[in-house]
Amino acid sequence: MKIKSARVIVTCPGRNFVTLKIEVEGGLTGIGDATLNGREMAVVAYLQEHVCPALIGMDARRIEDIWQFLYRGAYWRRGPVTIRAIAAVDVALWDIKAKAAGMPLYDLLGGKSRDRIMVYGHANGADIDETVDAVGQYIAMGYKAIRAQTGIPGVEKTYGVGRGTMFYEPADAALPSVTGWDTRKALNTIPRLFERLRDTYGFDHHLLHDGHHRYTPQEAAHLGKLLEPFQLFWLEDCTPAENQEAFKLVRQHTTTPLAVGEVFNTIWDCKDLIQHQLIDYIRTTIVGAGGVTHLRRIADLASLYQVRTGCHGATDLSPVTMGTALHFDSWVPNFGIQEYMRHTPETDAVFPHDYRFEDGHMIVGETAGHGVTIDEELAAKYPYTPMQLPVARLEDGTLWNW
Ligand code: GCO
Ligand code: MG
Repeated sequence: MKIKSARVIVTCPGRNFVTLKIEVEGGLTGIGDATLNGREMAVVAYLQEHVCPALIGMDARRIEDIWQFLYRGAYWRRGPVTIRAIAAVDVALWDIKAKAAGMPLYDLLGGKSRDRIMVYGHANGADIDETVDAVGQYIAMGYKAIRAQTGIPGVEKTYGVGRGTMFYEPADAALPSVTGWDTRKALNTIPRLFERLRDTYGFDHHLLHDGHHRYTPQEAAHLGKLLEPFQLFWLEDCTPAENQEAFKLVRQHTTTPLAVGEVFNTIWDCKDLIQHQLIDYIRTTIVGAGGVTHLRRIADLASLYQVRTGCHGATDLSPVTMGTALHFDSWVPNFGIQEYMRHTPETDAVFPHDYRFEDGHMIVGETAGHGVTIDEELAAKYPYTPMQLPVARLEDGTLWNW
């Protein structure tokens, strides 16, 4: 099953997506997502210049060997650009293998461990009142788990506050725009938001919150403690994790469950956090962590320490990643939850897929492969449009974590 061609497709149906399409002799094709939000063209060049030419003639059945070839063979290990390129190849090859076997991908991985996938949606508001209303709307739509983010009084443009639609999109300008941050004001607001949410809706739903790497370990520990009475499902990215040890301090002081990992690329980025049981959920996903082949390894390590999965699922991960993640989620024994930020109808039309939302859960499709395709004619109507993520600055102008 020799690889005949490997092509990169860039499309912008409202936001940019990079897709790799691999074709093997005999005509079977598979696709993988290679999108790196705000840095898309770096992965395009990496694939086109360095990866695609080397794939031609390789045996598409040897997924593990190709993974090792691209990871070890490059000498320059890890990093978001490299790992996304590898992920795209890996996912396209799993898609082809599953199609050749006539099986949905989850069957090839070992079969379903569950019938449906619990997801969490994003409820945002400019202030606490708006966010409380937004959570109510998600509950009305059937969600069992909801992430809540609110604007903070006195802070201009806070992280996570959408622009009044279902389709929250942080990459908003060709060059980075500026958002604000003030930890003191946030610590004053966030616990009050969750108090209101529990007072209004009770304790039957799972509530989540994303700190987006904004707090120091001590501040994160304090926030975790303040949130304990409201029993969150998780507090995400409470502090930056380049230094994995930072989580020790947070962990010692709070029982609020901790999630981290959407910016991690490999098992090495989360090894200490998992082995020292400093987190409860690992957020790595298909495109960000080297495809199915590598994510499986992370999940297996996590399972030894009762750490469960919580795959990143923002809109900048294409429907190809969402579809593949749902197969992974169907199989993985230590599943926790799946993030699900809806794509726009334009994006859904470019990437026809067989998964669907039902009663707070995603239902994985039964088509052979990962169940997501690309309408290339439609994709060509949306040319690449430069868009970057914002930066965050404190009130005195200091650049802060985003
Ligand atoms: C999340 C995330 C995203 C990221 C985005 C960056 O938890 O969903 O934090 O919204 O900010 O994926 O590209
Ligand atoms: Mg996040």
